[in-house]
Amino acid sequence: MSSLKTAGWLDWYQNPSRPTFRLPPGTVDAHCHVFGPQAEFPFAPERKYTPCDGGKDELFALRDHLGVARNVIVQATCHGADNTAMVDAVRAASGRARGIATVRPDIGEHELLELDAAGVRGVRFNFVRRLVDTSPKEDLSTIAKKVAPLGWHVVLYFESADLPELEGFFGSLPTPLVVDHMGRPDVTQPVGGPQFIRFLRFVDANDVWVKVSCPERLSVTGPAALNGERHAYTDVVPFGRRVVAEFPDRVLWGTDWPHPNLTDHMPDDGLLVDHVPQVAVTAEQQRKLLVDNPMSLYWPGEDV
Ligand code: 0GY
Repeated sequence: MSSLKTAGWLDWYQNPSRPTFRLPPGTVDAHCHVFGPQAEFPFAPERKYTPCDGGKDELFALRDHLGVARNVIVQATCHGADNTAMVDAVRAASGRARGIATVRPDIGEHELLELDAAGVRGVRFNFVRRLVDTSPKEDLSTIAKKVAPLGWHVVLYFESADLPELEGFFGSLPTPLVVDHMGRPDVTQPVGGPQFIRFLRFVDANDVWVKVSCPERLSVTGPAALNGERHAYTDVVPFGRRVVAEFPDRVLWGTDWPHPNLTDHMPDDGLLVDHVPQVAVTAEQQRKLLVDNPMSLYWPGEDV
């Protein structure tokens, strides 16, 4: 039996526009998800939302439409710690996708090795209360210790207001760290204000990788185009630009398709691609953000 979608929840954008910006060959969409399809891959009973379906076939169609070469598919909370749909998608991509899993602390070595063989390269720790009941830190430390020998990293998702409480714990983890959506800054505060500066210092001190992603989730001004140009989410631009300028070798980009939990508007994924040259303003920054950095983290040693 299939569950009904959460009320007010918008479906992913049909027929996205063709971006004006041409993504460089080998571009990696380093943050996207699959939702089901639930008839094949049921959602987890403990989930906090029920999405529409957004399966691997639609993801790969978007990849090809936008001119993306590879995907990093991050386990979505609606699937809990059942990684079947994500792993199925990664396998189906025949080497053109990697995965980020959600696992429990009692996971065995055999299961971890199977995930690794399928293309999983990290685990996600989620501290966003509307999405999960966050696991105790001891459990997360146990998981990090188990995955570190595989060369995996930990993807961190948290609200910017929670960073002061969490950064000591993050610094204690034995793996590389990757932060989702620039640590979710409050973009109504100045880019040089205490909250974002604290985030930048945390990134610097711990060699953190940062996803310059989700302007649509962070923006207050929204997708309104400026002067008829394809410049949306302008209030987020200074934040992305600052991260790319300070850490050009540790930034990643992703679409976040199929965009969970959006209720006010659903982004046109073509417009999200056109946001990229707003934040990565030189060809070199763009190549690092879109190709070199994600390749070195997820496909080390492989040619584009
Ligand atoms: C994102 C953001 C969100 C949701 C999830 O796994 C998820 O459910 O990541 C969110 O609601 O902010 O990265 O997709």
